[in-house]
Amino acid sequence: MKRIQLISLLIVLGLVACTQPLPEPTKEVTQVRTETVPVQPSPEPEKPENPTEEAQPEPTFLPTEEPKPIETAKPVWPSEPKVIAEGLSWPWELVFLPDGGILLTERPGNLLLIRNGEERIPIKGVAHIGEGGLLGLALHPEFEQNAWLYLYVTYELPGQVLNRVERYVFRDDQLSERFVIVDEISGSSIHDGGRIKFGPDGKLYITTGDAGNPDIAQNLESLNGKILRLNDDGSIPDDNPFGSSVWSTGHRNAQGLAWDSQGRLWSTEHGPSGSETGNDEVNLIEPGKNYGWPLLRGMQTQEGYTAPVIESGRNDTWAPSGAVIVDDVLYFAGLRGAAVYRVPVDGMSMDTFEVLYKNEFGRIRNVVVSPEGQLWIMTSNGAGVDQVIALPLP
Ligand SMILES: [Ca+2]
Repeated sequence: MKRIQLISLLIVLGLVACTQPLPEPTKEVTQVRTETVPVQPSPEPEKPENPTEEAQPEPTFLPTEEPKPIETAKPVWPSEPKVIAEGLSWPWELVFLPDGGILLTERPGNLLLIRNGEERIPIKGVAHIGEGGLLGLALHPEFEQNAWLYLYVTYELPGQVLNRVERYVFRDDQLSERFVIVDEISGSSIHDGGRIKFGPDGKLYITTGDAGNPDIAQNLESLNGKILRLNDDGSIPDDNPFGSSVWSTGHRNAQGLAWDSQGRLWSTEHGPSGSETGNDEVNLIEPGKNYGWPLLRGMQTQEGYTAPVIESGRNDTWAPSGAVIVDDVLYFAGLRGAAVYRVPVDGMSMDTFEVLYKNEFGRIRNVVVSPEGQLWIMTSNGAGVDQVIALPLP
């Protein structure tokens, strides 16, 4: 008798469950942690997370298993967007540590270490001014041997805003041996560039903005409005085109760097804003070339200048930032465009250009590929609300 009652109960429960609406498949990503973090770097030592904090979501650490080398990994795409980390403040760049941890920069001035928990490491001297702050982050190609970590930092002196690239030793989860790689890149509340990446040639590439002073991009003596190329110690490679750190010139505010399987460098760049919106660009970067800012817009050409391969046109704004290439397909992030953009590099054109996840996650700062071959995005929506999200193949 009891058995029959139990079975009846199970049937009733099953019917009730079936009549409940199913959860939205992708709502996982909307469960934003409301905890806020300081907008300015905290002067006191890092604060441990309160273990008794109620409604604590699942920990956001990564699997601790050894990541597979990127070269041999085939993309493994999740079946739906999956939140990797949340409660972040304007994350800008993310790198994968050899031990399976991740490091990301938050623009207000923290380096966030995620590995079986989270730890924020405040970077001294960061000035979070408008678009400036703690921006780029790169590990040396031989990081496992030398532990060198590079940061692109906005800072302030009396009456001026500047940017520099610093190198640290990152060992035992601590930064030491700060060494300045390049300094006195003009800064501003706008157009601070900030992407730093090592190329397949082992050189460090750096995007700088025009800092709101357009003509500076055409001045070869200035570090601004350029893509720079340096040795890992900040010295100038012998094969740079101008005998200086300048690799290419005439950029307004490039924030994306990615290399394809042929070793070609592609860069995303913000076009004009205000009354002249649009004309965001994807450029194929070659040494010594001049990409036209502020003389040319979009596909305008003139002898001695190089036009973008694709551009958004006058009626669309991508506000493109971080970029990555997977299997010779370029993915890049859109801030104002609030999307991920995808286009094959071979025969790149607007005919093969795709807009993904439009308005699903808000502003998107960056896209990276995980050691497992997943595409991860970083949102740029504000203090304490930003996320890192692994995306399925759309
Ligand atoms: Ca241009």
